[in-house]
Amino acid sequence: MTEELSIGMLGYRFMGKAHSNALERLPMFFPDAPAVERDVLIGRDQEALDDAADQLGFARTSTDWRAVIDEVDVFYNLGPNHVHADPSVEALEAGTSVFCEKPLAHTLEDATRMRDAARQSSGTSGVTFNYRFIPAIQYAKELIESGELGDIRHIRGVYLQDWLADPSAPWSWRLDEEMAGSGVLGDLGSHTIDLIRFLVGQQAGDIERISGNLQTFVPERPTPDGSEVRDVTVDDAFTAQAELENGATANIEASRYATGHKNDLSIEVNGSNGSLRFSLENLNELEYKGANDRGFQSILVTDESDPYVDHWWPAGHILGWEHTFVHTNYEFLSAVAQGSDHTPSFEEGYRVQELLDAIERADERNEWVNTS
Ligand code: SOE
Repeated sequence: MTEELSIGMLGYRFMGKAHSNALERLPMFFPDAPAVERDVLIGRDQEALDDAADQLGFARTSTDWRAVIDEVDVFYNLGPNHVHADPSVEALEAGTSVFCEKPLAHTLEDATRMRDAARQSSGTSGVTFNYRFIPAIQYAKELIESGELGDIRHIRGVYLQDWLADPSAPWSWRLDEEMAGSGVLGDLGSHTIDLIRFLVGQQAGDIERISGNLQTFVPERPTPDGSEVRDVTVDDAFTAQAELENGATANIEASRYATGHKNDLSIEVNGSNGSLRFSLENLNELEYKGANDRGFQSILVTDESDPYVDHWWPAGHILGWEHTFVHTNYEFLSAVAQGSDHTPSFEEGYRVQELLDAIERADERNEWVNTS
């Protein structure tokens, strides 16, 4: 009987449900995944915590992360960005592995502490950049790294939502610089920047210099209970241009005001011999134009030979958003069980944080910033 990995999870709302659902699916669809025990759910409101522990399948609860982080094998940090550093650093110092939601932290200073703690720890670190683990994205990476697209010339990463387009949409921690660090830049831009590096890093190198333009459209919003109005102190939308080591250009954009777009992450890569396009709203498909194709063809990336698909259903029985969390949990927990590194680790999470910080500095200075 392999040793069960005990899990402590801080946070039990949206991401708590996404990751708990993933843990529930693993034994049935990934029988070679390490066995896990959902041991302790961590939060502040005991009544809400009790209800969530029942719903998400945790054995017990705690309102004090310090009391439990050395009692578990793996600590999931799904809290607001400003809560990422202290519990993760103390868990890693105790030898506990840490899986932390993106962005790594709300400041580059905190991200540095987390990176350094991971370097010193016997535990495994991971950042939940779940979109790397979509079969179509993995296939795109294979095509790029095989040289099929030729030399990489352009990459476009755009992540559009519209949940703030209504000015009466309530204030939340994501709109506060003290708690979030940045707005859509860190929330959605971190995914896009990570994917750009994941897809073309080997062929085009890293981002060498970058610009930034951050905008806030609605400066204050009502609190959820309507009792007061609070300032919005982060960006609602951003654009950035970048140059990669091989001279490729990148255009990066994200917004929470893109009316009509719900969760629309799209990536396009243009090479000297071919191009590919991906949209999260059609996450099973990859549009590809190879050297001998007249135009783009749509490939349904659901063959059993495609990454992860053989764990699920026959070809054509498409996957969804939640499967990306099952895949990333499978890879991370397998690394923990083997005592090996996971990618993306806190090292990659730190590099993304450096680029987020560079975009903010470029915006403040109204000039491009070197990032190498
Ligand atoms: C923001 O609305 C959000 O929930 C992000 O925080 C997630 O990382 C993204 O996957 C979906 O949108």
